[in-house]
Amino acid sequence: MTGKVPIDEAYAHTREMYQSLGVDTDLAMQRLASIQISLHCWQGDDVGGFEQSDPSLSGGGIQATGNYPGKARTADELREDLDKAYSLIPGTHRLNLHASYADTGGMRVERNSLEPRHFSAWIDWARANGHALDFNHTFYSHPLADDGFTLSHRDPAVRQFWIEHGIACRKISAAFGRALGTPCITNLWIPDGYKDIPVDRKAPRERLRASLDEIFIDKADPKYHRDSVESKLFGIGSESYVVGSHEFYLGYAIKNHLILCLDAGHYHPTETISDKISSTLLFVDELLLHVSRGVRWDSDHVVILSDDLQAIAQEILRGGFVDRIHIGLDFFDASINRIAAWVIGTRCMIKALLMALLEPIDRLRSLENDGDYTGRLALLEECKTMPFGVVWDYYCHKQDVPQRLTWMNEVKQYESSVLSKRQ
Ligand code: RNT
Ligand code: ZN
Repeated sequence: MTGKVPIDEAYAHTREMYQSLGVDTDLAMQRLASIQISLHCWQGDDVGGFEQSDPSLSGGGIQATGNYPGKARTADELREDLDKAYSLIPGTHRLNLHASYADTGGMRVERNSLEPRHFSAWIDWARANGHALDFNHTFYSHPLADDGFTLSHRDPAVRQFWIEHGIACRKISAAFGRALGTPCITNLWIPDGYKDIPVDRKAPRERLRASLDEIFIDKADPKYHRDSVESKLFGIGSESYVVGSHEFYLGYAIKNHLILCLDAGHYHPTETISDKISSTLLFVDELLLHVSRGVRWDSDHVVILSDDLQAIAQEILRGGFVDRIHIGLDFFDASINRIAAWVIGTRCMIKALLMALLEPIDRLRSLENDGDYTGRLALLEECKTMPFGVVWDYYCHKQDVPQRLTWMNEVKQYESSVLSKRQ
């Protein structure tokens, strides 16, 4: 029900309204159901992972703030929380794992010795629940990353350790892809950089390039495994210089035929990744998006239905890029219910995609091609007051997930029956 009007009736009326604009709402929902979002495991435990290493080594400028009760303490708890989150999100989606989430039954395995078997519980869970897996190397929260450098470290022994980690992760990724029958995207991000002004900006970048060349030396089978690289403008502790800058990885990805990862929180505050999509896709085959929300110095607030998010979704759809863009989420907030954070962020991403799918794009395009910019602006603004919410509710109803805010009842229930018992 939407108020007193049954949902089917409200939808039928709304469908006609969209038809008059030349938009097929049924087709939009059908297309939406085929787009998978990769949920990031690290929202569930504040990017902690399960290595039980020294918690002071959070490192890499990755810092979750807040201490909302009930965070997942084990891989089993994290999977349980993820199951809850997925049950409140329409569609079938992927899981994005980090290497530090290996499920080794308490055994300490060094990062350069990780193997697919250390993730077998994740593979079993993914298979049983129909989630494809994506993966990330973990180049932070580790004694050998404690001084802020990894793959570009001036000590060859430290670089070697991280190169071995890079190679190990690519094998795990290929094993995920083979086990689940869908390519695993493995993303590489390193924290390397200087707090204060360096005098040599060149040498660390040369070392990073050489390390990456070693990690990526074996050409992987793209049916099972694909590599992406992620840049950053600055981080906490690397305010003055980041080795893996945007230009560095844009160049590296083009030259080496890798996927380029664009993180929405990794650019200047007024710079948006939406405008980078159509440019970069002229020169790289595929993109990975880390959909996030930057707020001042933090790059990882929970995704909301902002103009920026809508612009990202519009670019994916308007450009016809659905098959070339992998949508991942990247945020972590420890000050609110962590499952709600996943659900809010993911539902917002899906809402933004639905909104973009409901655009009268052919009409907008012909107005633009006719030079009728007045008509283009008028129609764009008209779209904003179309009854999008009815289509969204109907989509949730058809996908058998709670409509509107009723999903929060389930989160509250789960909080009192499960989360509150974790001390
Ligand atoms: C860090 C990067 C990176 C991380 C994850 C946890 O600034 O955005 O993607 O958020 O590896
Ligand atoms: Zn990111």
